[in-house]
Amino acid sequence: MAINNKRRLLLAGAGAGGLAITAAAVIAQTQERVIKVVAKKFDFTPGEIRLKKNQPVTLEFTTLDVVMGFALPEFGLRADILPGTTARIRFTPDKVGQFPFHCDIFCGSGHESMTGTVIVS
Ligand SMILES: [Cu+2]
Repeated sequence: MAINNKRRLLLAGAGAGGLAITAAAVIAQTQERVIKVVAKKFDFTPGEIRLKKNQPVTLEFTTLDVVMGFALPEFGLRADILPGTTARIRFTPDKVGQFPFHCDIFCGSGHESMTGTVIVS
């Protein structure tokens, strides 16, 4: 029962996020860079995401197996990545450097090695 409730909350959150992002996309009406990121135990592909400072980008996440999380703490960003859905984060990097990201939902032993780097130039 507890697991069912938790899953319902996760799905509700994902739905609300999807609406907000659709609204943002309608307002923007520009052809933005979209980078697809695929999560699977215990890896993100690509593990290195290269961005340009002040250039808006949408990261699109899918998972090949279980529920994953994406966290990019330096920019205060995170997303739940649910099987069968696409999670999106739209943002504009405002600083140059190398910033680590990681999976923040425990997905099995090996989870701690699910990391990568955003490189902004
Ligand atoms: Cu994980």
